[in-house]
Amino acid sequence: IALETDLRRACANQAIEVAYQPILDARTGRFTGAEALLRWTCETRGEVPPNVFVPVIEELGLIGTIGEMVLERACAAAASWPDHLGVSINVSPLQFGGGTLLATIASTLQRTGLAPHRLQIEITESALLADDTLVLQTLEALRASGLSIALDDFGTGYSSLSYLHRFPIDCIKIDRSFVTRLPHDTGSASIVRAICDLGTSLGLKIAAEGIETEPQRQFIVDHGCSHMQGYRFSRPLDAQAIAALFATSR
Ligand code: G
Ligand code: G
Ligand code: MN
Ligand code: NA
Repeated sequence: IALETDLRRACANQAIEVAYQPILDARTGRFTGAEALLRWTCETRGEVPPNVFVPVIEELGLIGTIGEMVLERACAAAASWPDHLGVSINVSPLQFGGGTLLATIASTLQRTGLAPHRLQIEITESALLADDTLVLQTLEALRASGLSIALDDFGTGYSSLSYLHRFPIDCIKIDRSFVTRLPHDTGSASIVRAICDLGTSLGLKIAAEGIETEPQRQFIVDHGCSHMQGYRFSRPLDAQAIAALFATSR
């Protein structure tokens, strides 16, 4: 059976789940929240990674529906966590197209009772390439409503530096591909150092993802990253497990 067929069924049957990977303050090591990540375990294929199935969901025109499901679940989950913890959600460039993203987010926050400052959205550079004015206006309105905006996978796309002041960005997330090769690969070390210097001088938060080892953690702390995420701290967890983990956090 085609992947498309299986995915269409999975979407209809609500077989796509949301996992949550903790994000920590790089200096204190305390939890600051979690990133919501789609998970799909197919009956025949087993676990299919999101970088494989999210593009298919986009092609099938289902990303709007799935995106709303993630938003709803993640906001409801975060509303049950201690107040100082937030949730970060990946938003596809296509979700900016309909012109309803702002209203959808506002009504979801209201319905779940999550304070806007506890929600962050993660966008990729391709969202910023798309339709400048609609995306810019949407991001500005979202920012004005109190939530924050992170630029995901930073360093892998076009990385036009003009994005960083043209768009209302609060945080840059250094792509895992650079972090993975720390601290020994000199090329990756230089890139991470440059991103940290740039982010720091622009007053942005800087998150490093994919941290697996203590030397990687030390490197990014030494270079001024404000947030960190990776298997070193925790794998993505289901809603129940993260709620239990966070229940003891302060
Ligand atoms: O969890 P994993 O590292 O395999 O995720 C790979 C990529 O899939 C992430 O970097 C992210 O961009 C994408 N992804 C995961 N969850 C979502 C989601 O809810 N919405 C969108 N649009 N992309 C997601
Ligand atoms: O869309 P984004 O690139 O932010 O998604 C992050 C992806 O990276 C998730 O799919 C998550 O499961 C994965 N991931 C998170 N931490 C680690 C890690 O420490 N090592 C590896 N290999 N993958 C990770
Ligand atoms: Mn992300
Ligand atoms: Na990323």
